Amino acid sequence: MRVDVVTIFPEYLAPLELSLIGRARRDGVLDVRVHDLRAFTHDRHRTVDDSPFGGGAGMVMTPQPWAEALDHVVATGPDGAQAVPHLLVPGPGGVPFTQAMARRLSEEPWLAIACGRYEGIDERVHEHAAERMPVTVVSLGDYVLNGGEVAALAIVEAVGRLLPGVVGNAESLVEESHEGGLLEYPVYTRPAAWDDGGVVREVPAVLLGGDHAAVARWRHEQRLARTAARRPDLLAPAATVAGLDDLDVRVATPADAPELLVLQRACWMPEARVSGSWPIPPLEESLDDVVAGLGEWTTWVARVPAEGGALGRLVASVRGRVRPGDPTVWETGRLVVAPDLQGRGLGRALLAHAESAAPEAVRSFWINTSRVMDANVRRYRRAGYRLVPGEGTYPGTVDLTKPRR
Ligand code: JDH
Repeated sequence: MRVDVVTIFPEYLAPLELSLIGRARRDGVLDVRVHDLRAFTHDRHRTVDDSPFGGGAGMVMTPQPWAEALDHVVATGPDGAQAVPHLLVPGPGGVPFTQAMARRLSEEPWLAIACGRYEGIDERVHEHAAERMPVTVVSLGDYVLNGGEVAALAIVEAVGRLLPGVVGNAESLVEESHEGGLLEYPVYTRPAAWDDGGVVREVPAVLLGGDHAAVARWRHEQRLARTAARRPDLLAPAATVAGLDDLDVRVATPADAPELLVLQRACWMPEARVSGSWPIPPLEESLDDVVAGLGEWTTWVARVPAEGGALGRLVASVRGRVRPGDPTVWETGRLVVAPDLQGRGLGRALLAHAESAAPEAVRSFWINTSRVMDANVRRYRRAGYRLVPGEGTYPGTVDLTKPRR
């Protein structure tokens, strides 16, 4: 594969002489040619920028050197063949550069990368280029760099390592196609017990036992747990839900019980890991218990809308009731939001929904939660609840209340 990089900082691309990519270049697998944009200027000061028409901060790269540089790159193509490179233009507003794009690009014989600086390149250069070759504006990610060179380094490395023979171990590349949208599992090497200045850190025993099926299961669990914690967006693409208004909220019926059981088990699992020996009712309930609960409380369930007015996945729930024997207290609880939809204010809005259903006689709201789940306690405090001193109604819990206003 050939890659032509145009930049005002050719030295910036020096790292491409190192390591596996440097080796690939010496082996002739990868032909990287770096061009200095200033070589295509004609004035004494080798000017490549000017102030923006229409005003605004900073400078813009001027079109003439870019057009000449790109024409030069095209002119150095293989003799006779009317080949042109696929031009990549890194920019903060480009299409996301992904592994899938790297794979597609690795199939192409010739790439060119136009590294801008300042506020970017005069838009007419894109028109000039697009009339001569395929052009794609790409972005490394949602953060702001000072120019396209770091993107060029990343692109050449990500694409280059997919070329046959660049990464020695063929298995390493095969595995990637089996990743299935999950993050990688944690890796360990010797020593099995590492004395970290007095703290002995052990490799998980399952990796030392020689049970390959058990290792595979453990690694898969690790990948799921990591993905849920770090990249929940990979587990369920549910970005269209911005708030409670995007969901259908209604009172639960026994038909909702199976999904409610699944959701409460999913949502209380983190608590099981830190609660010690306290029983966690939402994790111990059977389907019949959940159905029975629907009779003792008013439970609301929120679903994502599906195609044609149908209803989709059950993603959140809350319940409330008048305290038995005290019509002035409205008990709320079982507030859950599916892990992939947390952080959108759904829980807070759903709790407010449950509070607004309290009858006239209610003077205060009450909720009970595990004392080990600090984040939940903080959430209820933000919703106006205050801790009731001492042990909660159930072992290992705290009660919180707030007056109705
Ligand atoms: C190429 C110049 C610097 C910085 C305007 C944009 C507010 C425009 N993932 C990536 N981030 N940044 C780049 C990148 C940056 C570049 C160039 C790539 C050439 N720059 C520059 C800021 C602006 N700015 C963001 N808005 C929120 C306005 C250019 C990149 C890649 N790939």
